[in-house]
Amino acid sequence: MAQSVRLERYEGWRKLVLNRPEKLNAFSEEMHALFSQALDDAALDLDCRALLLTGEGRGFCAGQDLSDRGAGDFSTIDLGRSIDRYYNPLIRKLRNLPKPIVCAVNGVAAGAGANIALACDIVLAARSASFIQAFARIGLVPDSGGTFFLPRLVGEARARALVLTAEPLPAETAASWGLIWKAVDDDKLIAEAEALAAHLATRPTQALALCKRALAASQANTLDAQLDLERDLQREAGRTPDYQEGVAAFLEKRQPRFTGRPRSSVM
Ligand code: LHQ
Repeated sequence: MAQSVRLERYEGWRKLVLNRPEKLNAFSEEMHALFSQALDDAALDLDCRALLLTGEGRGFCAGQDLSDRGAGDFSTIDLGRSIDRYYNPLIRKLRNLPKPIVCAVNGVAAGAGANIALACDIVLAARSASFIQAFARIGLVPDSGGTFFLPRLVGEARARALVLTAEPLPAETAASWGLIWKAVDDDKLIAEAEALAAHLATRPTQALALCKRALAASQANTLDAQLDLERDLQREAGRTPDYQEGVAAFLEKRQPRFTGRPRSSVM
């Protein structure tokens, strides 16, 4: 039987494909385990310098698999446990991964599926795709960071309407609102996302990881605190071999050959 998350390895980067197309790639426990393991492996492997996340079939991800949720005693159900065990660690791993994650939203992204996409670094979506904060349709609250990402990306008014109406947001509108980076013709999505991941895999990986840290901290920081953090991160970036290579390449008027290696691995 095919695995519910497929891992494809390329030169410098990996593709993770959510692979339960008959359920629009809704999350099962097995998917969580495979996805989490794949992120841990990618984080540790210095030769993996970028990730691409996408879905198999006509959907990107329909959030939690609801097919086993119809039976049982609802008074004893604790959805918080499922969030603690699976969704919160997953969002933290995506945000903290020290390398860029491109997300190619190939079709509908609903519930936690929409917010998993928003947790990635650069989101491209097929023009036919849509984003649905589906939670209120079944009596739930957005999770997986939805109430954090949405107001920051699209502003309070649009975030409220998306959450409270649970209406689908087409990819083009999502791009024009700033929810995602861009909408792409359906037949060009994967090629464009793969080219982007391959390109990012040639960039100064350590610096990109520091960029992610700076942007993540800015959500909660004052300007003063952020200026101090930028100084500290710049100090770290300035000690990487890729900084040396970037300056040398600039002065020699050639393309840089970044390795993505941390300082300690070449000393
Ligand atoms: C599904 C699903 C699905 C199972 C489509 N499960 N089968 C966290 C912690 C703990 C608990 C709860 O939740 C969470 C986080 C969450 O993510 S809550 C939100 C869960 N997701 C949803 O509420 C979305 C449910 N899906 C839909 O509303 C629709 O399927 C959308 C709007 C995504 C797509 O609609 P259509 O294009 O019309 O497709 P469809 O509904 O016909 O779905 C195709 C098949 O996929 C169908 O199976 P079937 O055997 O009839 O062909 C669906 O049953 C199945 N499927 N989503 N989440």
